[in-house]
Amino acid sequence: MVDPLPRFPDGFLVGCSTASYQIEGAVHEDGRGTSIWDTFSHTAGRTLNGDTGDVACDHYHRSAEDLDLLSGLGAGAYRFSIAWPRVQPTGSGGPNTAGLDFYDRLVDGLLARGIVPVPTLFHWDLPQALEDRGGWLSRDTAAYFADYTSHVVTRLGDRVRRWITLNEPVVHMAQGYAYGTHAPGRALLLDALPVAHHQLLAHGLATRALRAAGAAEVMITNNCTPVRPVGEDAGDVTAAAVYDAFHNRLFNDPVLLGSYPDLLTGALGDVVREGDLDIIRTPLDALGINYYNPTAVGAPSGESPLPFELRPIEGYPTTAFGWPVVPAGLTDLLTGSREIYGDALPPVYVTENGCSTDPGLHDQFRIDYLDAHLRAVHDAIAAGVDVRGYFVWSLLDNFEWAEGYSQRFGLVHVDFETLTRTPRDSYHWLRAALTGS
Ligand code: IFM
Repeated sequence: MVDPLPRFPDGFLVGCSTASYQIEGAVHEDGRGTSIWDTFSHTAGRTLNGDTGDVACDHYHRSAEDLDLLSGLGAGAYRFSIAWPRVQPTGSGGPNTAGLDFYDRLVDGLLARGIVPVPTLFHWDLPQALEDRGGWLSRDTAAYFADYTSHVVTRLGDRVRRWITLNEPVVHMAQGYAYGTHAPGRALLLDALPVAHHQLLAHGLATRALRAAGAAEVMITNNCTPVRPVGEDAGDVTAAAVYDAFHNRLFNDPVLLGSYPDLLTGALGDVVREGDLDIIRTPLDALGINYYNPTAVGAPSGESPLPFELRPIEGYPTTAFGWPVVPAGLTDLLTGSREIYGDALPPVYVTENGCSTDPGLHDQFRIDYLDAHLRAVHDAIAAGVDVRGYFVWSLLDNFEWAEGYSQRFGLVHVDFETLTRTPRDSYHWLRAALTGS
């Protein structure tokens, strides 16, 4: 038996996050175009067991059931993402009405159940046609993204008030373009840096498009990690500072301060044009932070082409993925952000936090994980950070990118043979915490 959760401020939103390619399936339906993840997952050797998102949770056809699960949970909000290739099959041009209809119904279904919709406009499923023109290495993709955003807000903006532009641009840059472990599978190492700038430019242009359409609240979701040097050696300390610049400050500084971290300004070179940073720092109403674990960093050893090396963090329990469970890292991240950015830090939402466990329904591990991380958020609020909400990753077991269906993050178990949904113990625990029943 765990103690009841502490009381959060009035209006604090608790909900769940998902992403289009990870749950929707229906990849050929209603005019949807091909995304880079369709291409990547259908390329031999790219995902575990050759898994693809072709069917995933079949959410496209089962959204009513999934909305009922959210409602039964007592979720106050639902963060989902919109698949760009459903709206613009080739990434540009007029909108595909049938694709927008799906999200229109989803928003109506949420509002009918009293759940706040929080759409993310880009969670990594870039239209393949845009990748063929250079993807995020091309500056043009930023302008295409603003155009896509306008189509979506024109259709949904009368009912959707809160918007997220991008999800975790650092992960998309690093895994997708630097290491090649995610779509589009480019392994450019440090030459991937322009991807960061073009995504941020896209974020700024989209923020302006959303504001012009009357959006009430606009944010970006960054994946953040407290970075710890493995030792006091100067090499380790420098490597940790560089990694912090790459992972955290490369994406937070420009949107909050209008500048890139000094350590990276040179590396970005002439990709940054005059006026870009003014667009990127278009004021935000909130910052979304996804937190999973801290990162230990040491000086590079051997022949590494990178200026840092990630090291294991010992001494903590680990998730099924092997990620260390460090709830205090979330408090540190939130209070540390407040220290770094001061009044430039807008209200914060924890837009993802969660763990993968074994597939069973009795997931005391997840209950303990969520309980501890919600308390960590509460600690940050008590220390003066304006945190407005917390979203569990994830509602459903889903397609975990290169790991296929092997990592189960859901409050709700999904049988990927029958697509039957079964709430886990953690779902019932969270419902009790949220609704008292
Ligand atoms: O599944 C992902 C999600 O798409 C982005 N944030 C981290 C999650 C767990 O790896």
